[in-house]
Amino acid sequence: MMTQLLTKPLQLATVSAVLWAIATSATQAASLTWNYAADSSSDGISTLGVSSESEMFGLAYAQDSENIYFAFNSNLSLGGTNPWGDFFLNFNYWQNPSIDSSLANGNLLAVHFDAENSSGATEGLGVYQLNPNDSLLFTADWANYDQYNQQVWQSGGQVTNITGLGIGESQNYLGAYGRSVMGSGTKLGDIQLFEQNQLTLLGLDFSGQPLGSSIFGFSFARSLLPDGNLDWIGHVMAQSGADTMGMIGQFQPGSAFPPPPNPTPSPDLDPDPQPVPEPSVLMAMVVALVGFCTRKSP
Ligand SMILES: [Ca+2]
Repeated sequence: MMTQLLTKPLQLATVSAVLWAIATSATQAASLTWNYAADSSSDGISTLGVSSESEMFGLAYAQDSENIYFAFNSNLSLGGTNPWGDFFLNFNYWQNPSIDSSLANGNLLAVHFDAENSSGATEGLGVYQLNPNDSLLFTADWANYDQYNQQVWQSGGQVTNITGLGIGESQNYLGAYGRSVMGSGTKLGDIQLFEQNQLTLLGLDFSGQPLGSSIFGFSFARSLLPDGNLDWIGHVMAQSGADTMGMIGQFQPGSAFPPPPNPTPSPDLDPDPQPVPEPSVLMAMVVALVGFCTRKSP
């Protein structure tokens, strides 16, 4: 009798554990689909390479039904003494491949995500619309991209500014000096910052690139932008101009995506979780356990 009383709760606990594992597996399956772009890992002046405090290694973006996400892989910490510039999104590149002309056409957004930089954003962190009477600022330590290129090349590095564009194309687009922060803009909405562990739960994996010491990201609401397919080109510079990285992408209607997964880790999660079997295997285990319990019940 005592054995039966002990065995049944044990069986129920095992079934509960398996069901929890299925739920966990389902959450993991809700990870976002990330699109990655690798930047040169040898163009973060003044020292070059993986140990350079200014080196940027790449970026990524993802989307779900409600939000757009960006993530950065670099050695530049957020809020540090070597600030990031603002992140620019241009929806008019293919019609007019000049960032200054796109500003004049009202097709430029800027995301202010580093509170320590010298951006002209006046309403805190967030997404800003830039209008023709707004401005772009140059804050780099070097005089122009020609000087920057020479410094990288003389040190044996390779220059990439926007992945998918050649050096000439990207620097023609960015202008002779690059554009690091907005001079002014009109805030459209807030952003949410994410630490690396939160992005990992969202499926981010920069292992295809050299990993920097600083991985973080932000999201903003898809509804801040027009609906439909939106082709864009985006870039971000270190405020010092020590490195630039960017990528090309397309936002799709939010209706094309599943709802957002919950990126906030639960404090109750096992700090040393065991590997979770595939859902099909778990379901087979549940069926077997239920059958076992049924046969054993008086
Ligand atoms: Ca770089």
